[in-house]
Formats: sequence, C-alpha cells, structure tokens
Amino acid sequence: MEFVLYEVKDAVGIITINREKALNALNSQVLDELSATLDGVDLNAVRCLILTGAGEKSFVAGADIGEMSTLSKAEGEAFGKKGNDVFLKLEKFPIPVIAAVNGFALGGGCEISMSCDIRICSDNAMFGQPEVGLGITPGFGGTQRLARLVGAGMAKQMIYTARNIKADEALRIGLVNAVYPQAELMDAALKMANGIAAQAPIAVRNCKKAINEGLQVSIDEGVAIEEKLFGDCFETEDQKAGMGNFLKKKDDPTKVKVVSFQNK
Ligand code: DAK
Repeated sequence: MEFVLYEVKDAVGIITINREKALNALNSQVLDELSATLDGVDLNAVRCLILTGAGEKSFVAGADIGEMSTLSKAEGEAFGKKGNDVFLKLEKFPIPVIAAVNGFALGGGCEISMSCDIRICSDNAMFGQPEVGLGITPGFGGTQRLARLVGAGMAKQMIYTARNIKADEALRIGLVNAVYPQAELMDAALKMANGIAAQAPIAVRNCKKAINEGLQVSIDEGVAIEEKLFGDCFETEDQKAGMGNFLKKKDDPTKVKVVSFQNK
C-alpha cells in the first residue's frame, strides 16, 4: 500500500492515511487502499480500530481537489460512489472505529471522521464542510451525518457558510468527544481503544449495530432491534463469563478475576 498504513497493537488496529504531502487528501487510490485495508482486518484478533492521518498538521484535508477538478458528471458520480462505499463500510464495520483527528478535517476529512463511531481530536484540529465555496455539495455523506450528529441548525450553518471551526467549538457542539494536546492524542485514542477492547466483544459489536440501526428507524422499531441483539448475547461465553465473574466477586471480593472474553 502506498498511502495507507496498518499496524496492530494488542487488540487495536491503527489505520493511518499516509499522504502527508497533500495533507492526506482522499484520491481514488487512497479510497481503494482504505477499502482493502478494512477488508484485511482480522476480526478474530482486533476489537477496535483507530483511524488517523500522517503528520501533525492534517487528518484529511478533504477529497483530492486536483483529481476532482477534471471529472465529468459521470466520473463525479462514480467518485462519489467509491467514497460513499468506503465510508459506509467504515460506519457499518463490525467493531468500533475511533477517529483520532490530528489536524485539518475538511470536506471529505470531516465526513470520514463522521463515519467513525467516536471522534477525539488534537487542539490544532479544524473541522469544516467548505464544499459550497468550491461549487459543489458535500458528496461523502456530509449533509446527512453532520445534521444527525450536531443537529440540523448547526449543520446548515456550517455547510451554508463553509466556515471552518476549531477544536474547542467542535467540542462545544458535540462533533468531537474530547480535545487533547497533539502529543497526547494517540495515547488517548489507544487508551480508549484498549478500554473498548477489554469489554465483551460480541456485546460491543451488538451495541454498535443497535445504535446505528436504531438511529434509522422509529423508537418502536429501534427497541425491537435492541431486544433481538440483547437476546443474541445470551448463552455466549462472554455473557456466562461476564456475569459469572460479577457473581464471584460478590461472594468473595478478594477473588477479583480478569475475564478473558471470547469472540463466541
Ligand atoms: N486536495 C488536494 N490537495 C490538497 C488538498 C485537497 N483537498 N488540501 C491540501 N492539498 C495540498 C495542497 O495543494 C498542497 O500541495 P502542494 O502545492 O504542496 O503540491 C499541500 O497539500 C499543502 O497544502 P497548502 O500549501 O494549501 O497548506 P496550507 O497550510 O497553506 O493550507 C489548508 C492548509 C487545509 C487550509 C489548505 O490546503 C486547504 O484549504 N485545502 C483544501 C481544503 C478543502 O477545501 N477541502 C475540501 C475539499 S472538497 C463528491 C465527492 C466528494 C466531495 C464532494 C462531492 N461527489 C462526487 C458528489 C468532497 C469534497 C471535498 O472534500
């Protein structure tokens, strides 16, 4: 892979978009490599992913404007589909994905972070959807995911004005969960990812599915989705070990035992 790095630390996979010279802008090759990287994740060994950008300046400065500038209508549509397919793959990925936003997250960069489950960022991060200034609409789900995350009013303001916002404002409006000094961002992301990886994996996966699928439907349908996924956890080794451990601790608090959760 030329533009995407992948490494595994314990049960956490770290995907780094590595096109620093172009501020990690998303061209077709980056999108293809991201897709292939996700396909290659070993879900028996990895329980949480972190997505970040190479360098200290930019997470992803958007879709590649140079590549987009010469596209015909049909090619533009195909490029949009390629991006959307990868972003949906990320959003529906069975395990949680944390975006560690280490700088600019503009246009497609803001959009790819919103396809992740959780966003944390460095104090130099900047978010925005500048597309209308380029004569286009957001094309990788920005109109849809931003409105769902921060509400329609704030999303419309950001998209219509094409104004970028800094990390503290992103935190205030709920676009990110936390802001860290740049040097501490990856440690914080790893700490969160390891905390997720230490939980029962089937339960975590089912929670992701329940939240994502529930957000698309009525509350009645959402609760029914949750019921099914809740039921699915029973009779798993995770559920038996997790509850068994709690009961044992209750009987004798000195016998606190680490549960080795299984993937089945
Ligand atoms: N694309 C390509 N190259 C980029 C880039 C981008 N988005 N952003 C930065 N670069 C490149 C610059 O061209 C420059 O390359 P060289 O000139 O050195 O070869 C290098 O990265 C460093 O950038 P700067 O010299 O500009 O660095 P500065 O610190 O001065 O400025 C900046 C940093 C982030 C403020 C600035 O680079 C900037 O404004 N970049 C563009 C940000 C932007 O507008 N992003 C949104 C792109 S639009 C759709 C599908 C997708 C989309 C829309 C529709 N459908 C098919 C419907 C998505 C759209 C977008 O994402």
